Amino acid sequence: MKLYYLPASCSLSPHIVVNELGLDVELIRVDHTTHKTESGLDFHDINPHGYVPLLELGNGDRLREGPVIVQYLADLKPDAGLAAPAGTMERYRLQEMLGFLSTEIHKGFIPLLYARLAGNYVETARPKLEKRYQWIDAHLADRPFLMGDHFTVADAYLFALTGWGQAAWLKSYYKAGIHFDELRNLEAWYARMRQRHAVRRAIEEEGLAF
Ligand SMILES: N[C@@H](CCC(=O)N[C@@H](CS)C(=O)NCC(=O)O)C(=O)O
Repeated sequence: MKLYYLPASCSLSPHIVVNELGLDVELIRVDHTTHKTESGLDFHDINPHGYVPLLELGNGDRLREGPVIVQYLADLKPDAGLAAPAGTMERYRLQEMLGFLSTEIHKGFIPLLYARLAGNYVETARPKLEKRYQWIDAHLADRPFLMGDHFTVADAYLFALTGWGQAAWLKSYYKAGIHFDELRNLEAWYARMRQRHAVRRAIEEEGLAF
């Protein structure tokens, strides 16, 4: 399999999941500005939408959309417990969380990441995103991970996104004017994530300052 990624972007989420599961996946870096791969391929020929992550399967099938890719990966090794079994209420809870992260957090960051272009809209978008993070902080008050007592693909996704508000450890792009200083549960969760071997390795493999 091949995982197309942009360093420090949302593709860090499936990258972490690949490492957690110890899967044999080739990492293919896409250039942020030219949208070319290192071997010179135009990424738009691979994903017409032009965005990462994209997972290419052994048979050539291409899977898009981060929340789907991480579930596909988790289902390759169900015993690892990174996603509850399909059809269970726990799986729907996981999908509920992934949907929330995708639409409220991931896309909630966009105006902050492009603050100059977004102009005044930032003043609407920032408090909304802060409110969503306050909910996550409260949610983490009595559980070590987003879905309960063990790590799931939802934690990998939230980790990738939350990095955008932690500009200090990111080298280059993806810096949002948002800080989580008052969110103690989130802060503790983030510190725990950074200790995980799979996370550290993904950060190192993407060449991020850590
Ligand atoms: N709906 C997609 C969105 C992915 C997305 O926003 N990817 C960004 C990085 S976080 C990207 O590749 N941006 C570059 C571009 O759109 O040209 C998903 O959830 O997988």
